[in-house]
Amino acid sequence: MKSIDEIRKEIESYKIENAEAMEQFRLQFLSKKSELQSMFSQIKDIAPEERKSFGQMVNELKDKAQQRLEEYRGKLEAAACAHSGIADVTRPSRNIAMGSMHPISIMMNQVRRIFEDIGYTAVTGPDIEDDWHVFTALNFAEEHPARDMQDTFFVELHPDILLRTHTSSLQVRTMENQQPPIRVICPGRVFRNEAITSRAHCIFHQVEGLYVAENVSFADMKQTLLYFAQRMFGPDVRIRLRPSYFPFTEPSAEMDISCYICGGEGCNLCKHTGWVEILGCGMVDPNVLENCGIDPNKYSGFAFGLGIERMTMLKYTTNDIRLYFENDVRFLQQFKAATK
Ligand code: 2NM
Repeated sequence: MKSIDEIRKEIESYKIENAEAMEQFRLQFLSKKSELQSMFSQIKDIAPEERKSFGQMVNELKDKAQQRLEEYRGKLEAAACAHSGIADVTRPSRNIAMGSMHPISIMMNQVRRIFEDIGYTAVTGPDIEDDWHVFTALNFAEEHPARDMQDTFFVELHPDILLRTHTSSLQVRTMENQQPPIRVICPGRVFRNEAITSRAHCIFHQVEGLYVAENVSFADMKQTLLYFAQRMFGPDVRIRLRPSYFPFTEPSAEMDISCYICGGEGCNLCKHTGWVEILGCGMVDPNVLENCGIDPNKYSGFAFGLGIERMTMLKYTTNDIRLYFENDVRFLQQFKAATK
């Protein structure tokens, strides 16, 4: 009569390589006539004090044999399937289709990064805003056309609640909550009630920046924006500022970069001027500082805003803004290589 240990060793070292061996294994260890089964019938002859532990050991052996049998049944079945051509379970799996970052996100992160590198902090906030943060605090006159339903999306029946038309509302929120020095960069989605064409959309993305401290000058702004333009478009890029108007800045300017396609010689992109407009900027109007609880006699600042779709279209020479909102993967996949 074999000992329990001997049987355990046999179970553990049994070679099962085919269906016959598996059946042999089953007959030897798990059938009615197996050695294990006869051990079960001996339990009644064992001294009462040893009966319990003996029974447990025999049961454990039976479980072990059952486990091995199931394990090999699975392996043999999988191999049989593979052989018959139903499925090759050993084949390497198909590649998972990888997504890519949206070109607007790529560009927005890039702008953000350039300013983070010189000490600006990114700030985000709500798309749905109130009149104060979007218009009133920013020095928009009562009769300014942007306040009209024609131009701005209002929440129905709430003349005070609207979709932000620029991310300057975040800069108002920042100035209300913290004293200078302030350096923030505000990326986000904005909304304007405009007809959708190849050049304009009712939804687009902006990045706005703000720097407020003591003795901040127009020259500081110019140098900061030159640094930005050169990191974005290359070290040889030149900038020029043209006088402009915004309610929240005085003086205000529009910034052009020297055309990076023709280098200023004149081409289709710059319409033969040698210059391409990329952003608006200016010195924050003292009224705005005051509205936000900052003393305009002590502090000054500059701000700027740029449209991400416009910049992306310039950089990748796309001629239809609607492509950025259709999410056609054939378009989006072309930006895969640009994903950082
Ligand atoms: C622009 C152009 C010029 C701007 C001003 C402010 C604030 F909140 F400080 F007054 N934020 N952004 C600004 C200035 C935005 O976008 C074309």
